[in-house]
Amino acid sequence: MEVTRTFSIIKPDATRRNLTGAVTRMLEEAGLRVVASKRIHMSQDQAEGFYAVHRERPFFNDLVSFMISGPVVVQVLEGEDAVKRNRDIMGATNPDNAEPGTIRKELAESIEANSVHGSDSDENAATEIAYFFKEEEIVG
Ligand code: IDP
Ligand code: MG
Repeated sequence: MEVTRTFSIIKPDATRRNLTGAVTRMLEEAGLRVVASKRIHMSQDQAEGFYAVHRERPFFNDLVSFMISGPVVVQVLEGEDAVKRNRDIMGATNPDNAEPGTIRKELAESIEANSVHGSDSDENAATEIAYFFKEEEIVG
């Protein structure tokens, strides 16, 4: 299988509870490698731009407020079939529906404060990585 990249965010509910390491460990144990990582506090413009595809969804404003409520850790993850591998270890959007052993089942607080973001396709992964990282910041 091909080694690919995906984009991850450790969300404010997780950084607030000091779970950056716990989340990263679960990603690594799932066969993903952190090839770029930085802790940032997103601006409103940055968060609105990142979630632009969700602009018409009823939860958009709350989601943006949540994402700028504290620091996040943005990461580039590398591994075999990285997008799917990451989505599998993340678990379902709503932690109540997530499988045991997934990040969201084990760590998330709610459907909104669900601890992690992960790209949903190779194409979106490339766009999202470029939104936060320069190529020279990614070291595989
Ligand atoms: P995903 O993160 O599992 O890909 P998306 O549908 O892309 O889920 O939604 C993006 C984010 O928006 C979710 O991770 C979650 O934080 C938030 N969200 C999604 N659905 C709801 C909802 O029904 N209520 C509140 N927040 C939601
Ligand atoms: Mg999504």
